[in-house]
Amino acid sequence: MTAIFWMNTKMSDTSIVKIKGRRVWDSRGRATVEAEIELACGARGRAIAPAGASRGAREAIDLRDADGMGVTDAVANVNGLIAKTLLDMDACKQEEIDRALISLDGTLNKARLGANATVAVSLAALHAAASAQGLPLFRYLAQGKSVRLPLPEIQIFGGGAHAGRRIDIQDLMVMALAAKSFDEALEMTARVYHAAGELMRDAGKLRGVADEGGWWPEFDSNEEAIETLVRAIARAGFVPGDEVAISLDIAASEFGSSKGYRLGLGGKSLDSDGMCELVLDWLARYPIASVEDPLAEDDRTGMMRFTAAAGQRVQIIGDDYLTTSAARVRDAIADRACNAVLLKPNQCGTVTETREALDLAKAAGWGCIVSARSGETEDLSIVHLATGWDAGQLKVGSFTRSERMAKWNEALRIEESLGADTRFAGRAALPLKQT
Ligand code: 2PG
Ligand code: MG
Repeated sequence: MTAIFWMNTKMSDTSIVKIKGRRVWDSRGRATVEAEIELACGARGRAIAPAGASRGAREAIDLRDADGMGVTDAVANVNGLIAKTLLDMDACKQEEIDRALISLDGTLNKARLGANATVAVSLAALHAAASAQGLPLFRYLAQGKSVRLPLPEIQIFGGGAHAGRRIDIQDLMVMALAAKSFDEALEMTARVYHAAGELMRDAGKLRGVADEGGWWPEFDSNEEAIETLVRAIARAGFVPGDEVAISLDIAASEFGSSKGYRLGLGGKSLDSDGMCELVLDWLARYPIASVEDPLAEDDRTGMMRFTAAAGQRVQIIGDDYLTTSAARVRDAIADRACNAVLLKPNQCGTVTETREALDLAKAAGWGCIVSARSGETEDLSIVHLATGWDAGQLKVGSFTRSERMAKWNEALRIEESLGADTRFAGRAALPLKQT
C-alpha cells in the first residue's frame, strides 16, 4: 500500500528538477537557444527560441554575445540564474514560472536574461506540464474547451528584410477563405504556390526563394508583385478575394517612420498621409483581406487614420506596432489603431505575457494571429498555442522549407486527431463585418 501511494505521488509530482540550456541553430544558420526541462515525475519538455529579422523597436531583447551572433550568455543564463530560480517550482503553474522569470530579469524588455532565454524556458515548462498530464500541448492549453484549427496565412512571395529588400512589401501571403478544413486550406494554398512558381518560370523570373521559403520577388514594382499573386490565385482555379484572398505584411517600419517613408522600388518618398493613401489604393484595387503594419511602429496617427478608413472591411494587424504587448494592445484598442494582433511569444518573452495580449485582443473582438519568426526551427509550439488558445489564425511563412512545413503538418495531425470534433476557424476568424 505504502509503495503504491508513494508511486502515485511521484507520478503526479510536476516540480522542476532539472533545467538545461544549449545552443542550437536556426533556419538562417544562426545560433539560438534551446531549453529542456525535467520534472520530478519524469516528464520532459523542450522548446527553441525563434529570431526575427524585421524586429519592432519595442520587442523584448534577443540577447547576443559581443559579436552580435552568439548566444553564450543567453544559454549561460538558462543554466545559471534561471535554473537556480525555477528549480522546485511547479511546471503546471505557468503564470508563477513566468512571473519569476520577469522579476528575475527585472528590466522592461528582458535585456538582462534575454527573451531568447526566457521564451525557450517558458515554453519548455509548458511542454513539460502537458507531458506530465499525458496530453498533447493543444489539449492541455484548451482545458477541456472546444478548439478550432486556425485559418492559415501562407507566404507565396517573400520580400523586404527577408529578400535583400528586393521589393518593399515583406510578406505577400494568401488565405484560403473558401476552405472548409485546415487540410483543404493547405491543398488550396499548395496550388497557388505552385501556380505562382510557374508564372515566375514562364516570365524568366524564377530565382529561388526568400528567407521564409516564398518565391524570390523578382519584380519591378510592388504592384507587379501583388498583380502576379492575383494571377497565381486565378491560375490555380480560384476566385481571387472570394475563395482565396491576399494578405500583405507591409512591415513599414523597415523603410519609414511617422516622419516619412522611402520606398526602394520607384524611389518614392511619402509622408504618413501619402503612405496611408498608397496602401488604401492597393486595398481598392486588389483582393486584399488583411494587411499588417501598413504604417510604421511610431506612426500612431497614421495607423488610426488607416483603421478609420479600412477597418470595417479589412483586417489590420499590428506586429511591430504592438510587439505582443498587452499594454500596447490596450492602447491600440482605445485608439482604434488596428483590429488584429500578431502574437509572437519571443516578442515579449513568456507564455503568460503572450496570453495576456491575446485575451485583451479577443475581448475587443479583434483578430488574433499566432506567428512564427523569419528565423525558425523544428519547434512546433506555436501551432499548439494557436489551436489550444483558439486564436483563430496562424502565420508560419511559406509552403516550403521544413521549419515551416513541420508546423503546417503538425496542424494536420491535430485536425486528424480531433476526428468528429474537428472545427476550422476559416474566414470567421477575420474581424470583418462582411465575411
Ligand atoms: C513578421 C515576421 C514574419 P520577422 O514581420 O511578421 O514574417 O518577420 O520574424 O523577421 O519579424
Ligand atoms: Mg510582420
